[in-house]
Amino acid sequence: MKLIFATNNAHKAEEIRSVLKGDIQVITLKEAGIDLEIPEPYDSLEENARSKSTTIFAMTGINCFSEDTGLEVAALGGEPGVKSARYAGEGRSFDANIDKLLARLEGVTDRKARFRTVISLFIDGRETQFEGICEGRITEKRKGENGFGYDPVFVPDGAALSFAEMDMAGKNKFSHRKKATEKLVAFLNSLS
Ligand code: ITT
Repeated sequence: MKLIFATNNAHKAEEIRSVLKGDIQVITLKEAGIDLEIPEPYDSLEENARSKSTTIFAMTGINCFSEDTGLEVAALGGEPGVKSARYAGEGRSFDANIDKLLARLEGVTDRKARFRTVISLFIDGRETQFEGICEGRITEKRKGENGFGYDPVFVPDGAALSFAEMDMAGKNKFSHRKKATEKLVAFLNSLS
């Protein structure tokens, strides 16, 4: 089966490919020759994920999926949440986003946070969504060089290392994205 993954984020594509095996061939927007920043105008991960998959399906007519992910910090009322990519502004800088997050949490003892991924699959004209959650906490400072986004300041529950101190296999033991992707795979397998 061939699916377009409606993303411009190469890290996401790498992580999802590490979970998908054999039969499911994933093509990113870049690989499909589509140069488009898909708008994410909504207040929920669910609506933004749907917007990305339906936009690309309408353009290509090819079955596709997208995902929207947010970091939800309890002490900040769920922020940055749906605004995770642009938390510190339109520059979408991972570094500036982390700086803002650590500044907001200065002196705050409740560091509880979670990543939430919503995958929107658009297949044969019908949409289905899959959710993956990883609970954890925000560190006081950056640790590690791997991964992307907020990985240097997020330690999942049950781990001593931040996501950025783990390799792909390590992150996949806890990852929100892996959990959502496994549900996607199970659904696709149930179709065939
Ligand atoms: P798309 O093209 O798929 O929309 P994006 O980077 O804009 O890519 P999102 O809208 O889902 O993706 O933005 C979520 C942001 O949250 C992303 O830019 C990262 O900063 C952060 N993020 C998402 N998944 C993450 C992960 O696994 N680890 C760390 N940070 C993550």
